[in-house]
Amino acid sequence: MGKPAVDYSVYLVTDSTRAILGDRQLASVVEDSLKGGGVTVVQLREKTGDTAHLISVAKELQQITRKYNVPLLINDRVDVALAVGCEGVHIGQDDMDLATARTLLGPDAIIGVTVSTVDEALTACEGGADYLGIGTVYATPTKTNTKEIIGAAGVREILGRIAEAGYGTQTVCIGGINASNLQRIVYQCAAEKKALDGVAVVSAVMAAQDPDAAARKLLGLVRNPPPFK
Ligand code: TZP
Ligand code: MG
Repeated sequence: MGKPAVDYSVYLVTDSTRAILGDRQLASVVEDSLKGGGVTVVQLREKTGDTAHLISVAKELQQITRKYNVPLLINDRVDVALAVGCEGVHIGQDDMDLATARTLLGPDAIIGVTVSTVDEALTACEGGADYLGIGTVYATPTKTNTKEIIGAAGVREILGRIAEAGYGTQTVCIGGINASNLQRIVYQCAAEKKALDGVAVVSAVMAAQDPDAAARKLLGLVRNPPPFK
C-alpha cells in the first residue's frame, strides 16, 4: 500500500473535556469539522479513560475519518493505533521512543513527534519522523503543562535549522493558533522560505460554534496567507 500522502494544512487535535466540548459529542464535532473539507488530518487525543474506552472512541472516529478520506492518528498510544489499524501516532518526548514506535507500526505508518527545541527537531528528523509538531507556540488554556513557549521566532528557528540540515520532514506548529494569529506565523515562515506544512489546533476548531466554518477559514488562511503587516 505504501505510506499515505498526508495533507497537514489543518490538523485537528481532539479534546473531550467539557471546557471544549460542552454538551456536544466528540464524534459529531469531529464530523462537523470534516464535512466541508476544512480539516485535513485528525489526531485523537484523550488524556483520561481506560484503554477499552480509548479503543472504542478511536473506532468511532475512524469510521468518520475514513468516510472523509482523512488520516487518523492517535496521541501517545501506539497500542491503540495498532489495535484499530489507523494511519499512525503522535508521540511526545516522554512517550514511546520513535525507533520503537516505528518497529511496532512499520514503515508505512505516519509517526509525528512533538519538538520544542532545535536538538529535539534534528533528532526526530534523523530518526525518521514523518512530521514534527513544533510548539508550544503560544500559551494556551488547552494544555497548561507545556514545557516551552517558543513563540513564532522559535518555530522559525527550528524550521530554518532542519532545512539547513537538509531534512524534508513535514512540519506543523501547535499551541494557541487561531485565525487571527495564524498569518503571523505562516506568512513570516513562508517569507523566509521556511514554510510550515500546516497548523495544528484544538480550540480554534473544536470549541467553535461552527467547526466546519472555523476549519474552512483556517484552511483558506494556510493555503493563501494574506501578507503579514
Ligand atoms: N500541545 C502543545 S499545545 C497543545 C498541545 C496538544 C494544545 C493546543 O491547543 P489550542 O487550543 O489549539 O491552543
Ligand atoms: Mg504525548
